[in-house]
Amino acid sequence: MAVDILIGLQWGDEGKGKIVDVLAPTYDIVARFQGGPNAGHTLEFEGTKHVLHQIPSGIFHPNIINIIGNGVVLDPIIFKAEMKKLADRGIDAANNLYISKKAAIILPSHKFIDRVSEEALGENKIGSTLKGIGPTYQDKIGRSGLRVGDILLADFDDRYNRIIERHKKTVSFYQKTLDIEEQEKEFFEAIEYLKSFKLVDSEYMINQALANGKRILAEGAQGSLLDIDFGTYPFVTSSNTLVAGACTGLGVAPRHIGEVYGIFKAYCTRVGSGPFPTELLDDVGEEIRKAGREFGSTTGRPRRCGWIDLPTLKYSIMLNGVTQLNMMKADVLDNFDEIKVCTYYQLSNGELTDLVPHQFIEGELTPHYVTLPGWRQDTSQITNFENLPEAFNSYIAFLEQHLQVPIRIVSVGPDRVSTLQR
Ligand code: 2SA
Ligand code: MG
Repeated sequence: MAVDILIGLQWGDEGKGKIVDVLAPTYDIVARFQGGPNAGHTLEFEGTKHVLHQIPSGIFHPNIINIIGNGVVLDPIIFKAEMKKLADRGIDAANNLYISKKAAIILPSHKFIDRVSEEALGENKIGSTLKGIGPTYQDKIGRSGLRVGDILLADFDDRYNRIIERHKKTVSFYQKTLDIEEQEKEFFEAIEYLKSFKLVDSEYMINQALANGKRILAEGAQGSLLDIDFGTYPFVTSSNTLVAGACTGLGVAPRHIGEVYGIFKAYCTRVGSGPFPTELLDDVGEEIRKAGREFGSTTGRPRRCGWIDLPTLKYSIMLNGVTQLNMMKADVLDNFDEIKVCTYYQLSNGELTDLVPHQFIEGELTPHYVTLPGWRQDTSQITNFENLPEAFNSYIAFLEQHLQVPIRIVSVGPDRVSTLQR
């Protein structure tokens, strides 16, 4: 048996949550392997919208085991609030949820540092979600963080205090005083709450499940272009969002990887700062934002919108070894007369390239577009590929020809039911 992995191929918000939810019934286990509460995975079914931040998107299926893997950074306060929200909707998530003892813990001070370091960057800020992601991963890599299993140790408070002493110094570097008293109380309550969960060495759990023929789906967060190594650095998140992150973030050997689902939107969005070659700063961009309801599901920030960008998509497909593509939010393009596809970048000397540069420098390249006819038809009620408008099918064929990977799922609406499969 293999671990299948679902990855966002753009800058996040491709609709991963929805596809995990659709695919979940064919899996025994759904596991998150990186990121933390910066993620916002939206699922809609039976008329209700759910946004998950840290809990895997398999949680709505009572027979599925959900695992928060070692590669994740976990905020106990947000976790507790998320569990309560689910409970309010009648979902008892605790039974099917396992948390790795090796997952890193986000402390209130990490969130404080996230904020002051972003403030210090001013104009050059990353556009972080301010959930403490960067500082927590820094402490993890710096070998000085806390992990979920540590909360069971007798000297947890001492370990915590030692970190806080260090964080006070970090903050003083920014000429600020660490002010987290209120959150600390909440934090320790949430730590007590966390103790009641199944805290495990999830690498054993996952490998045993594999040996027993169980089907496992690894759920990526953010997107490939936000990867710490291959994304648009420094405007990236602090984890490996690629398939490789699932190996280290769950303890799965590369030879156990099976299907790789590459999720992308029929257009492109980005939230936060950083390069975005096909960004539309005009009415068309605004129209996409409106039609696609493109606002951050964690922070509510308006997302930047633009046309689909094939050079970066090909790059993500290459880095992830994508075996099948899923195109999301195609219905958002229903009302456009024409749809543009960036097939190459044009360099200042006129040359065309589909290679993604080490840095996108303003003015050094411009997107080269092919214009395709829009379908100008409401597709949101269509339930199979055969009934899609001709121009829609031509769009799919055009993308497949360039990307050389089959598009197996097309989504034409937020609900579970608006999902066409072939
Ligand atoms: P961070 O918070 O340190 O990881 O931010 C670093 C960059 O990564 C981007 N990032 C995201 N981009 C898209 N979606 C994300 N999740 C939320 C959502 C975001 C929201 O689902 O909408 O609500 O604003 C996500 N998380 C991190 C971030 O914008 C920075 O560019
Ligand atoms: Mg999202």
